[in-house]
Amino acid sequence: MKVAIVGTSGAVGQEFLKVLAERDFPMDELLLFGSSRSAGTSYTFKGKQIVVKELKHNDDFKGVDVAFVSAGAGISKDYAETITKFGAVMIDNSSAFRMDNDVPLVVPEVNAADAKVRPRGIIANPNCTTIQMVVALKPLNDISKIKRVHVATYQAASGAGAAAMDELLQQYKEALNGDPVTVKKFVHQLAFNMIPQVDVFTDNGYTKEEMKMYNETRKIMHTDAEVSATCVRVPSLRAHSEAVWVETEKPVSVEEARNAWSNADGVILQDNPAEKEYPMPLFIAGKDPVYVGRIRKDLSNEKGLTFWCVSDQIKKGAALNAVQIAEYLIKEGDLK
Ligand code: 11C
Repeated sequence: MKVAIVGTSGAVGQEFLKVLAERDFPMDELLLFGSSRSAGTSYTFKGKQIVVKELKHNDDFKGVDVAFVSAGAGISKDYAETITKFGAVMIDNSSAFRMDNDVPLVVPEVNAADAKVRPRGIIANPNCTTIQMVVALKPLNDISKIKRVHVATYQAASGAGAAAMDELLQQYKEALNGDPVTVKKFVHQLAFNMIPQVDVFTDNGYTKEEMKMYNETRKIMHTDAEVSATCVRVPSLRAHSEAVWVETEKPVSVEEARNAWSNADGVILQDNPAEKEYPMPLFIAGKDPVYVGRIRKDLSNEKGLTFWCVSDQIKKGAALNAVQIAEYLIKEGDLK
């Protein structure tokens, strides 16, 4: 098994190295690719130094079985043909192909089998905010079909990349010192603030991030459920949080929901208000599952249920989900 990472130096690229090592992903060789700026940098993988090669339109992907790609939508579009032309499965973290009909959009806990049908050799990894929400929604949808979802997100700096995480720390220092605050990666100062804008606005007044939650959720869950999202950048460093309200066809009790989440793949129930126990991003950074808590009936709707979920955006929201897709293909004998 020959594996490639494209975009190695980014926050998600670095997480790929960790996740592949942590899970002892079966492989004989790992190739690292990056921009001309990162080419020549070396990273340690299982005690071995591997030098990043510059991504170019050449035959470097000959013999590669699976490529984990996280270098932005532009690079993904530009290099998809180069990466897949010798048969490599490209698992793409960008938004480039997510809504294409001939590209499956996969969260293994929800729609793993979709990964098997990939006419272009590309499987898309959804947006992080969508991934954690659909992992939490699936067990409820299995009890009674979800008709409607309202969600407010609380998205950490990590969603905007490694440089944005550094910028948040820098902003806190500058603000505390009374210095002018550097604003490059965010649209406003994030330290001591919240920004109700993630990505750019679309014509309907929702942001692209909010529309991703609408469109991607429907594609992954094979549903016509309505989804209305408000996505907010908050000054936490890593792990996204979401307040979710769902309306199901038939009422679902808190007990039924708890049982379903207790037995669900990829979910940890952390819901003990009496002991002040619920998921919080500070403690969930670096963890694999989606944590669910604050479960209660929606007081405004007898078919409604509301809950809070938190998951590490770089891990389950990106690198881990992609690696789990590859693991699924291996298990199914569909990758080497
Ligand atoms: C954020 N969710 O938190 C975004 C990052 O479509 O893969 C991931 C964007 C994407 O800013």
